[in-house]
Amino acid sequence: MITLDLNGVWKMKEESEVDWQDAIVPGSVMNDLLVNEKIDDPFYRDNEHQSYEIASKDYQYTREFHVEEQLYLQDKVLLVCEGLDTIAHIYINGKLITETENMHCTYEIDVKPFVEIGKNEITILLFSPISYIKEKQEQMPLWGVVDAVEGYPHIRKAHSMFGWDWGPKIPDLGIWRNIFLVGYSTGRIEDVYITQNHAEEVVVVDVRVKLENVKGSGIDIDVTLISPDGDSEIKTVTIQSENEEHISFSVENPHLWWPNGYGDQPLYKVEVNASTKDKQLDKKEYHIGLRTLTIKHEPDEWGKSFEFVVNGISIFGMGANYIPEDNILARVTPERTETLLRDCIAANFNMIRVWGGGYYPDDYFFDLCDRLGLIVWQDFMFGCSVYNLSDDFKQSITQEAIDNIKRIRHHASLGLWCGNNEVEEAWVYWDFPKTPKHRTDYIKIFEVLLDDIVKEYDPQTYYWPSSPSSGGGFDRPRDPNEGDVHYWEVWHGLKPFDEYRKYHFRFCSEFGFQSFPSLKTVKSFTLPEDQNIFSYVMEQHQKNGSANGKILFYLSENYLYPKDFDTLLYASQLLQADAIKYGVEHWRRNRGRCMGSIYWQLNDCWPVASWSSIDSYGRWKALHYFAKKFYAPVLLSINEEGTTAGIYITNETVSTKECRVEWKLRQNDSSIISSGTIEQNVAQLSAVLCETLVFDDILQEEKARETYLECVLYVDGVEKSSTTVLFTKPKHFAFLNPSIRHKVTESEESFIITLTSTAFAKYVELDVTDADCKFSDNYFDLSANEPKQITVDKSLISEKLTVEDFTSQLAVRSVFDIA
Ligand code: BMA
Repeated sequence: MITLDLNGVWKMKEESEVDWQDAIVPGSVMNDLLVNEKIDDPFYRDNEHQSYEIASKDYQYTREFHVEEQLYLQDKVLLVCEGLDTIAHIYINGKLITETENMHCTYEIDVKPFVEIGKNEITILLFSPISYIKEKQEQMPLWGVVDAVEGYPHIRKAHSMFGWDWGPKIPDLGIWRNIFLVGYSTGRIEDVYITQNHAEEVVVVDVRVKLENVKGSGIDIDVTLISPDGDSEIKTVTIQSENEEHISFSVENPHLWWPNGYGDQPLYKVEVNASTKDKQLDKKEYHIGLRTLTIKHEPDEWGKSFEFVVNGISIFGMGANYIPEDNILARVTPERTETLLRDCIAANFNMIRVWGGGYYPDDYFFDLCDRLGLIVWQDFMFGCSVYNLSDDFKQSITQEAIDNIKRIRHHASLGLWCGNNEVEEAWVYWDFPKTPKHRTDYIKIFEVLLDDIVKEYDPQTYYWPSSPSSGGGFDRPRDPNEGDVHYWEVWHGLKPFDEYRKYHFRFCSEFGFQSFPSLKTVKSFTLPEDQNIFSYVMEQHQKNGSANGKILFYLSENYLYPKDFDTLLYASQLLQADAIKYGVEHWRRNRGRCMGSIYWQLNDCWPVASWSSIDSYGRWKALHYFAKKFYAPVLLSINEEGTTAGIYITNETVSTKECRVEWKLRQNDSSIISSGTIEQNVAQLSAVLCETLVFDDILQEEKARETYLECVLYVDGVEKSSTTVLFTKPKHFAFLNPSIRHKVTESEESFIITLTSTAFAKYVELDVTDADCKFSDNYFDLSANEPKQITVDKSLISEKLTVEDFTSQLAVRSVFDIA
């Protein structure tokens, strides 16, 4: 097998122009224009608008390549395009070889008749996605979300590139994934499908190898299974006339793969080699984890469950929804993704949902999830829209589904295929022009076609028709007692945070709350005169029309009116963190009935006000620090109601924990009114109410505004976490000036910050003004004269700082500083 890489330097130009520019493949038009300094940063101020015009034009990409005789003489020569975005015509040596219309597909084109020995030229014409959908939309209007360019459901291109309620309208174009030529004569490996069957102490790994046997001659297949310890077993078969063979391995005492928090992530390697007596033909490599992973969706006392079951254990899904990491896809790199996914692990996630309005992530995304122990809920790329099932559309999405299932199905982390995001729910509850044909098309696509394709190509992975759903058929997709739910009454419905406590969803796969990014991020896209949340530029970076009003509404309910712009940004992040904490802690207290919380949303694709917990620069908002705490394997949470406080411990680990809670009811100056200790053994995978503290006598009107409850959790004798609750809204709490003092010392690896206060301080925020770093804890509470130490890993600071620099740049504030 001979490969000729066509990635690298190409030339590009707008179709009607004469001059060519340098281009990088894989990449995109917008990225090339930016690198060549032909356009300004589309994320700055309102530059987004220039993108619409850019994407309204057609572009040509071209390069020369040299074909050696050895490649040319192969029986087969294919051009492989792993991703073309989107409407493209491909020419080789001036001849049209194919047309493409789906960015999610891999295209393989026989180019043997078109290439020559020596110099060749490939040209790819990329047509404006805007003109394409405009024309289609005129022929048949299809409904989609109002924040995106009208007509986007017509094209198989990441929906959110056309705009979303957190995304800019930058429908870029490009050769966005690898492109290469491949030549072979005797045969090649066409497909490898690995399944596993688990029995007591043994797993049978079956490797089905499919060959493209060009000459119908004997081809040897070697399959090697290498254990995580490096032991290997090899099996060889010879394929004659048939093109397919199963090779099985019995793995005794298997090292099982577990999601983060339940065990390790050992990976076995499967190597598949195809050869003849004298020639190596083809080789493929896979990393697999031995585990069973499915969904339990069964009737029970509350309705019908929805829970992920790994190796027989029902786990509580803890994570967030993932959207494309950059609107300019060319800028998403393995390093950037790795940082983001490691941040998920740092916040104790065991799951991530790839939302259906983006694209199917790269292989490295799944490799990382395998290694880190993040279960992937993978939506098919459909969301919030109406689709028209024409013959062409059917053929295109069928190919798309098969390509991606085959590419992803071997990954240990793959937990679920889900048909779409919110399309079933839209048909039942949303208001848009509904035709019987498109309603039937919904069923055909999501309950027949994709279901059948998953059953054929990846029957070991569970298929769920839509999110949210109760199982399909337009049957109560929002039912809180069945399947998964997207709950938006807190936020879109302006309900208070404790409204979450009224529901015991079986699995909450979306709920969210917006905040502004930090001042550093805001500064990256604004001038000083823009720095007001209602300014023209700030509103360009707020894509949810009514959201600023919502943030201000919740602010009025919870905090004092902030003294300036920067403080408003801080307060908005506290609101967001508090809201999501209310939901997650409540659902984790109800573990068993509720089995997952996946908040909306993990990340951003540009600097914007949004529901994310990590902004587009990778900066953690208060919510991400909160997530680290509310997703802790052993969680202490308090259900305060009036003058009572229920003390709960949720143990998401696989061993019983000996827990002790030391509680203190304190005055705003931190003096102790009363205190106590609760000892409780908490069984694995369970939640218990340890005790309900009643403070009727103490917490009279006045007192409630100056008293807080502090609880510290010790697990097996070690202090694990602490939390405080107020018995009034923070805006009414009588905070005293905490006069927080800090001292920074250093070790070889870290800076160590020691903080002390003279009174109770809530949500203490640490930041360094001119660099980025991650604190071991942030947005924490301090009681007077009880020093707290926070560490910062020096290797994770964006700039090299001395201890003096770090100290001078350290900014500290708390809720007291809001007004
Ligand atoms: C959800 C998502 C997204 C959207 C978010 C915030 O339901 O599926 O479509 O961005 O709400 O409105």
